[in-house]
Amino acid sequence: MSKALSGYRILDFTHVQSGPTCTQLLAWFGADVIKVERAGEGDATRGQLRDIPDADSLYFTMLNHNKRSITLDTKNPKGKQVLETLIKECDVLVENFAPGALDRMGFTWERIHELNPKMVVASVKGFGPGPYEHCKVYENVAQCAGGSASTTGFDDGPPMVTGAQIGDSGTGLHLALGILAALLQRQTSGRGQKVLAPMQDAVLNLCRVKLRDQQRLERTGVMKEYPQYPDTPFGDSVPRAGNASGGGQPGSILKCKGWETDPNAYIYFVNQGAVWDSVCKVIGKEEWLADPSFATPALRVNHMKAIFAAVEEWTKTKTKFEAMDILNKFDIPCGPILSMKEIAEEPSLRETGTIVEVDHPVRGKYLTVGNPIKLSDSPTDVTRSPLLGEHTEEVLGQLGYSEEQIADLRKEGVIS
Ligand code: CAO
Repeated sequence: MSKALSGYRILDFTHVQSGPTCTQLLAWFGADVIKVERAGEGDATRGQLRDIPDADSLYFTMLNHNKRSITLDTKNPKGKQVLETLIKECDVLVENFAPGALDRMGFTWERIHELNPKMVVASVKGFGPGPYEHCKVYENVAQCAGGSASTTGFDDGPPMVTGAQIGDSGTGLHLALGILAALLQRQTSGRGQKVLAPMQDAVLNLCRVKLRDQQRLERTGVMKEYPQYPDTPFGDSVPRAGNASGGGQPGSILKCKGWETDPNAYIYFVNQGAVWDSVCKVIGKEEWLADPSFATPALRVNHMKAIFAAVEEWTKTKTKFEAMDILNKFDIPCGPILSMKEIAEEPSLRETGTIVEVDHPVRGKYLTVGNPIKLSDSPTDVTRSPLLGEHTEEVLGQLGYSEEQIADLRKEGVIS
């Protein structure tokens, strides 16, 4: 069966997490992704956070499925020639080197465009043009610079980073979207273009609602859905909102049965206006239905702490799954706090291909997150990540290099 991106060839010059997230998605949509790595070490993540000696780490394998790997010294003149051939043969070059690294290698946008005017050149950088554009950036730096850390955590604690990799994987997703748009535009323009996804910008895009709140705060001085209201005064910038919902419906994380020993015996509970009657009935607080001071969502905001405390008295008598079952019968929005162990064992995620078991010749079987985006005409088969340089000869052969030429390149250390 053909795939959405069948026939597209991606020169994958990415490493670590942000870039590989993007090219893995393109591979899952059917593109031929050729990962170019330095001989010897390859992508640094192959050896990072290893759980099995000498096997590619889970960090690497889980970000590089469905790709081919070639080793190439792109600072060697003969390596540069191979890279030039690859540029001519590929549709997209994706890279997330430190600022200026590709230029220093001799592959400026102008040079690439000259070699292949149709090529889309896509980059992740930490920052866009501005005071920090030359800085190297990792995940948590982006979370801090993009507004996530200052708005995450509790009011009386320090800024906090989130476990979701919004700086790396989040930016990779943004980049993939930019690449697809550039490929579509190429169909009419006939030209490639540069695509840039700075990590700060991607994180800020995901923190859009906090910039909304900054402006609300400046205009009104107060945000009633924040847990600070009404007891703690607001300052001049958006405070950390703990586990408040961030939207128009108040929400909070509440203890469930077993919370004393199980760190994840909690449920997220949304006090949606539309189901207020059901909430009161389920938790046994029918008297609130007749109380005029609880009559509307705007009035109830003044009692939110008392409401959540009462709901929690009820959730503490149920496991998170029992509470989920009961509340869902009444259409009350809620969600259990699932541990990674519970997610890994969840049968429905296995059935949809969102959690996949993959076999690897060195490490054996492991679990990964499959393609979270489902296309009805382009299903994803997750295949293992390549060993370092596994496809060097195959790819060079396809580029027209003879066996002798490949042997010479190997002798000279251009490939390994
Ligand atoms: N052959 C020869 N040289 C190669 C090569 C190859 N196949 N592949 C890479 N190199 C060289 C680069 O040209 C660069 O050389 P120079 O410094 O001499 O120009 C060098 O390897 C190192 O590349 P780098 O600077 O990108 O790598 P680093 O480990 O020092 O930095 C990182 C890593 C992630 C901080 C940096 O790449 C970066 O800021 N990237 C942009 C933002 C980003 O994506 N961050 C997310 C990372 S995931 O948390």
